[in-house]
Amino acid sequence: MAPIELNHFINGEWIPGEGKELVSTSPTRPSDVVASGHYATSEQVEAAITAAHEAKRHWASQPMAARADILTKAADIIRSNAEDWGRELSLEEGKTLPEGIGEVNRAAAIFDFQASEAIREAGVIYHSPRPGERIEVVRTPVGVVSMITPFNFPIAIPAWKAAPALIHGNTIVWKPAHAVPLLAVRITQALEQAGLPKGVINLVIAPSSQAEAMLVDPRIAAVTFTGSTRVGRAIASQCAAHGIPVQAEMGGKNPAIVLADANVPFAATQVLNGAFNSTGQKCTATSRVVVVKDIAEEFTEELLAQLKERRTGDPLESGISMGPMIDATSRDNALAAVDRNAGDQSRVLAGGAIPRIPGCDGGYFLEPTVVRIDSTGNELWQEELFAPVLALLVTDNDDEAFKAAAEGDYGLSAAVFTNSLNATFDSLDHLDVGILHVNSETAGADPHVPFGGAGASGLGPKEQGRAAREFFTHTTTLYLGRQPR
Ligand code: UN1
Repeated sequence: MAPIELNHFINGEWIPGEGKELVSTSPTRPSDVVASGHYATSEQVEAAITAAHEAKRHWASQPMAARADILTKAADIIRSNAEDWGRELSLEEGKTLPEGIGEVNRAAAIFDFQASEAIREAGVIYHSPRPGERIEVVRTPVGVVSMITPFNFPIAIPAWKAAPALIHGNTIVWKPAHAVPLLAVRITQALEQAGLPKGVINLVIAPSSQAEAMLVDPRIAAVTFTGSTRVGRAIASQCAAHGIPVQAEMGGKNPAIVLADANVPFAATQVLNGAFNSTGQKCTATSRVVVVKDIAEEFTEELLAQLKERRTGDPLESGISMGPMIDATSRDNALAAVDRNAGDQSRVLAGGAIPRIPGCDGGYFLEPTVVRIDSTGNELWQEELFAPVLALLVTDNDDEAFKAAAEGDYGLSAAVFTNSLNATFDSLDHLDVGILHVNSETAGADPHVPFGGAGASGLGPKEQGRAAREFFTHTTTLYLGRQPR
C-alpha cells in the first residue's frame, strides 16, 4: 500500500505541514510506512486557533437540531467506513482488526448518542421567590476547546471529546498523538463531508513544542486531554496559570479482585481480556489481580492455561488476540520494569520476553506477561506500565484483598468477582474509583454513561454520556422579570 499523504485541516482547508517530516509507521512491521507528511508549525497552530475563534459565534448560534444533523451524518459516514478505517487503525496502532473495527463503530455510536441526547432539554426552570418572575438556567458553549488525544484509541477518544464539544456549540483545535495521525485525518474528513462549517474543527498534527498556544492562548476557553498523569498534571498547572480549565483523563492501575466464591474460569477470562486486549495499552486495563488464597492455585492454573490459548502476532491476521505495543521504547521500559521487579525469574509465570513473530521483523511485540509478586510495595503493583503486564498477588482473606486493591494513587476502574452482595457493598466502601465492575473486566466504556476516574486518574468533570456537557458548557442563570404594567 502506498503511504497516505498527511495534511492538516485549518479553516476548512487541507494544507501541508510546514514543520519537520512526519512519518507514521506500523508497529507490527516498522519498515511499513502507513502515512507521511510534515508536522504543523507553531504559526499553523496559531492559524488553527484563529480559525476556531472566528467560527465560534456562527456555530454557537446554530439551532441544536442543525448541529445534531451534522453529527448524525458524520456518524453514518464513520460507520460506513468501519471496515476500511478499522483496518487502518489496526495497521497504524497495532490493536487487532476486530478491535479496530469495533472502535470505529464505537465512535459512530458516540456521535449518534451525543446528537440525540443534547436535543432533549436546554436547561432548567426554577421557581422564583418573587412574584412575576421566573428563573431559567441555560447552557452556553464555552468557546474554543483544545483537544489533546492519545495513541491508544485513535478514533473513540477523539469522538467522545469532539461530539459533546461540537453538539454544545464549541469549536475545536485538535492535536492528536503523532503515532496515529491517519485516523485523526479520517474522523476530520467525516465531519467535513457531513457539512461541518469551516473553522469549527481544526486538526493540527504538531509536536508539543509547537503547540503551546493551545494551552495558554487567551482565545482558548478549555482544554480536554487524555494521556498520562504526568503530562495531564503538567498541562493542568500550565493552564491554571492562564485561567484555562482542564479536563484530564489520565493513568490507571486497575485491580481485579477474585474472591473465594468466584466462577474461576469466567474470572480468568475476564482478567485476561482486561489485561491483554489492546495489548494492555489502555488506562482501563487490568494491570493487577489479587486473589484470595483458598482459590489462588486453581485460579492461577486456569489463568495460565487460558493464556496459552491466546496468540500474539500480526493484528490483521485472524485468530490473533494481541498485537504489538506502540513503540520500542514503551516495550523496552515495560520489559525492564518486569526484570527489575520480578526478583527471581520463577516469579514470571508467563511471558517476560520479546516473541519472534514470523513476517513481523522488528515489530514492537512483548509476550503477555504475568508476574507473581509478594507485596503491594512492588513497583508492578503501584506504577502504571501501559503494557501487557499483569501483577498477581495472593492474600489470606477478602479484607486484605480489598486493602491491596485500594493501594496506590490511581482510581480509574476496578473489578470484583463474587456472588456476594456483602462483598459487592464492601468493594464500594473500599475502592475510590470512577468505574466499578462487578463480574466483568475493568476495561470498557459506553457512549451513554459517565466515564472517568478518581485520585491521580482524573481531573475535572467526567466524560461521555450526559456528564460530558458539564465540561463543554457553562450555565447562565437568567432572571426573567416583567415590567410593571
Ligand atoms: C475502554 O476501556 O474501552 O485511554 C476505553 C484510555 C481510556 C479509554 C478506555 N481513556 O485507555
